[in-house]
Amino acid sequence: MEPTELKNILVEKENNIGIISMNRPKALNALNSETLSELRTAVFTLGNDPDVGVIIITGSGEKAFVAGADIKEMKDMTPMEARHFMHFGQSVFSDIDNLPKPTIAAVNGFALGGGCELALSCDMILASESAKFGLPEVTLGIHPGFGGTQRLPRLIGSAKAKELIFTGQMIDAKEAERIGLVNKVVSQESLMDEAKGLAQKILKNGQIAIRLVKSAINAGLNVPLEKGLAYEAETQGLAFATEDKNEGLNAFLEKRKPNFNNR
Ligand code: CO8
Repeated sequence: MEPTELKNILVEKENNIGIISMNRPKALNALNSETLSELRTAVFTLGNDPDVGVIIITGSGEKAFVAGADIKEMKDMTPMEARHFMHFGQSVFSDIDNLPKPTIAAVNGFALGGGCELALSCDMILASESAKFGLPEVTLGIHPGFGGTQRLPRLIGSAKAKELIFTGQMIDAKEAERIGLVNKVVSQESLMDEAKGLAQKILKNGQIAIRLVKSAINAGLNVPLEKGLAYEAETQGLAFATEDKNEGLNAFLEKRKPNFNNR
């Protein structure tokens, strides 16, 4: 499927940035199976596009980033269907987490349940002042299932994650920033410009180095320190095999800006 054929998601490219906009306004961009499937297509397409160095995920409009998994669709699921839906959502979000290029969630409104988990699968989260975060699943008698029980405690620590998950309470953008869930809070009007500006700062650097260091950081989060350090040495060894490394070090010594060619 071409991204242009997607019904619930918009995909654009601008100056080496891929932009995925969740666009199902009648349900506040809630994730039904079709939307999740389209998200996977969009992620795969931009992930494999050599012209795209950074991916931004946002929600269309000003009200919602994503208001969670689709409650109407989940209501009549059998336990096995729910389990399958969870595996599907988890795999799409892991695809995002494992993308070899940086990802930025630009959260423009409600990021609840699966929406908060979608933001958590990105490398960095920018939020508008009106954004709201929460994992309200227990208020529905279920619990987070698209990675929230794992990624949230890794990011903000288990006690704060448990508080948010056990109470199901929503927090505003400032509180999300204070607890380390959000990198930066900006105005609604400047959200996309800020996200693109952050992407451009990343794009100025050696893209192979970025790819390698992302894999080192991600791998290190799930293994003991010694193993993470060993992995870091391996990825750095690979960085030393690139033309970009020669260009970057020479440019510094020649007092000029580097011109990386991503080789
Ligand atoms: N699913 C389906 N439809 C939704 C969702 C949703 N998650 N959220 C909002 N909508 C729909 C509403 O039903 C409404 O539709 P309609 O106009 O047809 O009645 C429309 O969007 C607008 O919503 P509201 O009228 O409720 O708008 P408000 O401004 O009054 O409230 C809120 C906005 C606070 C965001 C409110 O809509 C809300 O609380 N939504 C639900 C949030 C939520 O609980 N999310 C978690 C869902 S569970 C989840 O994500 C689990 C993930 C993985 C588990 C997998 C298990 C199988």
